Amino acid sequence: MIINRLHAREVLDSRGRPTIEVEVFTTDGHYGRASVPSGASTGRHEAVELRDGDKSRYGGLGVRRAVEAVRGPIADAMIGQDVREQSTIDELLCQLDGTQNKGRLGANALLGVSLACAHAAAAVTGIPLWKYLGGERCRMPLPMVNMISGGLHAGGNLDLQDFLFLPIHASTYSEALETTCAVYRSLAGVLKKHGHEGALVGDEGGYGPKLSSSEQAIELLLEAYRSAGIEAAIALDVAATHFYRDGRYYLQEGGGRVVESGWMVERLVRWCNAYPIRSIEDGLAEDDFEGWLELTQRLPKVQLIGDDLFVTNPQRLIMGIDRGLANAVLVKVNQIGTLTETWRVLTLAREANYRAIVSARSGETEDSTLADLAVASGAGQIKIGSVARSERLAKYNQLLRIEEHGLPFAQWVER
Ligand code: 2PG
Ligand code: MG
Repeated sequence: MIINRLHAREVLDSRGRPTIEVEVFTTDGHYGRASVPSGASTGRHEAVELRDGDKSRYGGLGVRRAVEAVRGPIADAMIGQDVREQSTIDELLCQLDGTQNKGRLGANALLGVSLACAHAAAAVTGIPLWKYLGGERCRMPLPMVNMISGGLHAGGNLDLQDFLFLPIHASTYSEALETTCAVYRSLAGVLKKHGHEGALVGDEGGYGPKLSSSEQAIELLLEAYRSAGIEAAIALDVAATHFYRDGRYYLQEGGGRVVESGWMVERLVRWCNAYPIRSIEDGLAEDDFEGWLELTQRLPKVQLIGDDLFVTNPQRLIMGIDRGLANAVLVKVNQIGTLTETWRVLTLAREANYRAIVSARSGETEDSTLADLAVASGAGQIKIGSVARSERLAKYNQLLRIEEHGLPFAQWVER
């Protein structure tokens, strides 16, 4: 159960960019492996993803420094540790880095080790990862699935990043997945009918048609629901941080205009009155606390998720809970860099009655650890992207395997 070797390498993610993969070996012959995802619409307060910056390789995006950190100082500190002592391991990793934002060794290096250790520990114990980590808490999550992509994830001109389907009437995970695929197929037909045939898919497999407005994207999605005979429920990821500068929001839809926080709130309230929207993520920017407070007070019945707002950081979440910002948190392991800190965020959310949605990044690999974490956390919701592209399907399919163990399914609950 003692770590006797660590290995790391540079591999490629779903955007063809380098990322780090880590392997952990134990004295009794067990092994764990994990690779690390990467975001495009990243928050300013996220832990630092260490990139080489050497423009002669991968445009500066290489991760050889992170790989060297694992092979060198991190391996030295990890060898001799009991792989089952996750919190000790994660604490050691944080100490070794020694910075607030994990910028010295890189949150990508740390996370690769943290997750690979969890895999090795599960292997040592002979239990699947989800069960090893979650025990009695395990539940099958409800997926929130990207259908139309805009923002930084697609080449179109939509300000909003994600228009998602929420299978709120599903009573099992596999039923949710089946309904989702029916909507995805139906949307292809609707897009074709409206002259958007051949719309390429965005980074997460959602369609990326050139549309004139976010309202049009919502209308097309609703039409897809109708033609598939599925009751409508919409989720949005506005990802507002990426068009926020110096206290104002720079919209490009409609020829470009600059608006205040209050305008953003009014528009979201109007949309919630007009459309069956159940969930809004990052409706406002990461540090627009006033706007967030107003939005939270105006839309108590809507699930309001903080992504860039909380960046899976316990301190940021505590701050938000204290101020009454949002009512749900997006949980992305690479925003914080260790498994233990991720669990802490999930516990804080549970205690404060905030919902939690375990999420992938726009840059992913075939690694399906996320599916196990979502089940083990009992969070009840997962966001992986669309039902196309294998880095997404690796997680959806892992959930199908886990479902065979007869776990309860976290059905949608209205607020
Ligand atoms: C988000 C994520 C995933 P990214 O904003 O929620 O959809 O995107 O990984 O680019 O931050
Ligand atoms: Mg987001």
